[in-house]
Amino acid sequence: MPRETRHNVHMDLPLSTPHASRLLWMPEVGSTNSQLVQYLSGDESHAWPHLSVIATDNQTRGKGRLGRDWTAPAGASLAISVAIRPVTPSGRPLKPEALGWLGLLAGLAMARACTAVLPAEGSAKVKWPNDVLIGQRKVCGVLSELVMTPQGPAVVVGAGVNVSLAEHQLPVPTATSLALEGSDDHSVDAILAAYLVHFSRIVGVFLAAEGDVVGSGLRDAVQESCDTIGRSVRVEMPAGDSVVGTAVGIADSGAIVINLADSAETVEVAAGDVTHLRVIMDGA
Ligand code: BT5
Repeated sequence: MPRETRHNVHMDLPLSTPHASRLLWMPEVGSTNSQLVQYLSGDESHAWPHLSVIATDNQTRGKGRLGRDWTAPAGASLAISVAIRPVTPSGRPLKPEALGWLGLLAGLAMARACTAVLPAEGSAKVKWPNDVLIGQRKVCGVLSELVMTPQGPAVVVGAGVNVSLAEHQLPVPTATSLALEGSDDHSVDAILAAYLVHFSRIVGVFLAAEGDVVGSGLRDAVQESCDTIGRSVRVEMPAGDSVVGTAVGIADSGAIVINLADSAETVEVAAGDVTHLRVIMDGA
């Protein structure tokens, strides 16, 4: 059984604890997402309310999208999963098509949390659909999973952030960490708290607006923080085909809008249909 004592939670994570309805810190876990999915779908689901959180700095079998792995050395990164029970403040369920936004909103929250600990000239940006970048390197990946619970559908929103990895610890050359980007605050509690503050506030706006990302201004906020917009991109699909063009915006549905390179046509591509979105750098 994981340790979860009041003492443990309050002594170790005093900044984060007030921003979760329940916070379970696990010294080690395979996947925080899988663990929270298991709890939410089980008999004790009611004990994991909206904004319950599982976090660790030692995730041993982290999941990426499409069966890919998320890897990080113990003690140098943070894996966070947040339970979202998608109902409006008046208790009405959100329309299912709005739920796809939660990953982008988590990216926005993490981009803000990371930017706050970077030197003044540094900033973290969202890469559509599920990464947070500093420069062109990935500091965080987001994975959302829908789970059926006895109380209705819920979404587990997972985020992995590279906190204090040194260059030789990076799992892939395209990765970076907050420490490598000059952050002087490597406190897991401070970063977790900053993320939870931003994410809970953003999700609160989203649910109060009944998922209306346009009226609430959330779509604009994501677009402003989105490094992908304005870039030349190649969007790779599961069947092996790809679309090349310029990313010009994010549609109401959360799809990316691409002006095709070889015609005047515009297409919208949904996150679920994308294997990779690669930025085509100038001259590449
Ligand atoms: C993601 O997938 O980026 C989603 C990662 C989500 C991780 C969180 S941690 C908490 C929660 N619990 C979980 O089990 N998962 C979530 P994707 O877009 O498929 O990217 C995966 C790719 O990113 C890999 O194939 C590597 O190329 C790269 N990668 C793996 N580990 C990385 C790291 N630590 N930093 C940067 N890039 C990484």
